Amino acid sequence: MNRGLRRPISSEEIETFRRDGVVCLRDMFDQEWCDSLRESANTIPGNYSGRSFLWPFFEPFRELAFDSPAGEIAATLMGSETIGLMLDLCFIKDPNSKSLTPWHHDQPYYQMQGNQVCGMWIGLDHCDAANGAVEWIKGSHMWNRMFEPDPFDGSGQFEVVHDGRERVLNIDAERDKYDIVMFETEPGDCIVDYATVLHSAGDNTTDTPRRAVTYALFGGDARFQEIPPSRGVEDTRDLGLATGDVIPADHELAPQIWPKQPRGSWPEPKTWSYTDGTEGDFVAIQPDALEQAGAD
Ligand SMILES: O=C(O)CCC(=O)C(=O)O
Repeated sequence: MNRGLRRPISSEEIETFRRDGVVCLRDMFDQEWCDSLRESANTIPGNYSGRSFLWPFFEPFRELAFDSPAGEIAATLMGSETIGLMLDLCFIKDPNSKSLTPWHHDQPYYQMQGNQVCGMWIGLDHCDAANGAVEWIKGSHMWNRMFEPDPFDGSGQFEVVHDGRERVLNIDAERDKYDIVMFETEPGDCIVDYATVLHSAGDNTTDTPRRAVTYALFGGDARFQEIPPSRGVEDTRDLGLATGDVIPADHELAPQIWPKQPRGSWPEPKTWSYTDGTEGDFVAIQPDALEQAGAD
């Protein structure tokens, strides 16, 4: 497994990321990573959008978080000396499934704000339009707009639009107006986007699963931000912080991953309480779900 960068990140890639808000970096995680993550992903219970906060429970996800190039990639692109991990997720589009990802950006889901806040999407399977490759609107990180997310289960819209947010635009009705890019990817490629970049993805119409790991990552300028409840499992975790707080490097639930910490100081899983999403269809990774899956 490549623990460090397989290749340098070029100045063109950094420039693309900052200009477009999104960049696809080819071949950053080797086959050994992809094999081990795929194997682990297959054991994780939950629905398409409901597999999150995995690193405390699944060893390959823990290794990926603390001892892979992910942190250094984000640090290099965002120009931050440190990177913290708010959340990891595994998006699995089952074979021949209705698993459309509605247009959204991630910022409203994130318990952090700042300029150095990004997502990272790591592909574990070949991915193209047929199995739900993600589309991104270039430059949407510059719009200075915040959109209320719609439920991921395709059930329509949340009733409430919170202060400072608006309904997400009907992008598909006016696709010509936007600079939309889709990357066809191979296992080990990764796509990094600012948290305010709008993106969506189609169904998986193929006979094989489409698996991806995604991260919510933050740099040195990020601060904790309280977000409205019931938009996803991530906002049910009590991080014990108040809006505006610096997220400490040794936070047990949102730890620093770059610079890397010695293995012995990686945080141990901690007990926390879940609340069921009342509006969405999120299935949290819970102790009983883990037992059902035979994981420890
Ligand atoms: O992989 C997908 O289908 C969705 C990914 C996504 O929405 C994200 O990473 O924020």
